[in-house]
Amino acid sequence: MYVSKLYVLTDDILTPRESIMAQTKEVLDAGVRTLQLRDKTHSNADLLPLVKAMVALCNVYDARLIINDRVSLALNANAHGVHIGLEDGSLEEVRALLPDALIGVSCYGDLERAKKAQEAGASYVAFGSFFPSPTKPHTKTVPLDIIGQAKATLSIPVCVIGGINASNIHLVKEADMISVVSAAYKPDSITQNIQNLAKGLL
Ligand code: TZP
Ligand code: MG
Repeated sequence: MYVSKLYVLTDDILTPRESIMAQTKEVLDAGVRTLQLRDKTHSNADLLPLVKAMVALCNVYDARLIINDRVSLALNANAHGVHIGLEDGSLEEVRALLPDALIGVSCYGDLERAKKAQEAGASYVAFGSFFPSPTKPHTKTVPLDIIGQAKATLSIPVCVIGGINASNIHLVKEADMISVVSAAYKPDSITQNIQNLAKGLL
């Protein structure tokens, strides 16, 4: 059941096009029900067929696929949600375009931003990086106690991200959603990686 907190994000290097569908299936088979397509390389047109296939696969598992940054791609592929950061446009506009979607908002270490995002219709807010991230090496780290503060202040789910792995996941287990990239897709078996992460939440 702890595996349901995990939120697994794809990566331009760790989940290449030739294996991303098989990797997605393995993540779903391991019990994860929230996934994100995070692609910083390809065009929306290029990604559309892939995203449609990933959405269809997630639907089979009653899982949800959230698209990083790309609101129009999420709309065109009928994805379950979108995740936006500071540079990805206004939350109000995104909510108007996708009234029923899950909308996640990056809040870094900023609780005020999270409160405003909740008021403006965010479905969840994400904080991080909590630890140095192999995937996004230059992000600032934020203190762990923001998780408790956010949980006490907000009513929507609190998501954490950044350098989370099987050895440190116990430190963020209070969060509602726990995002990982490298700890899920690092070499070795994805199934084993997910099981190791879930064990840290026991
Ligand atoms: N935002 C902050 S850290 C990060 C993003 C998208 C990447 C997280 O990847 P990893 O490999 O789990 O540290
Ligand atoms: Mg972004």
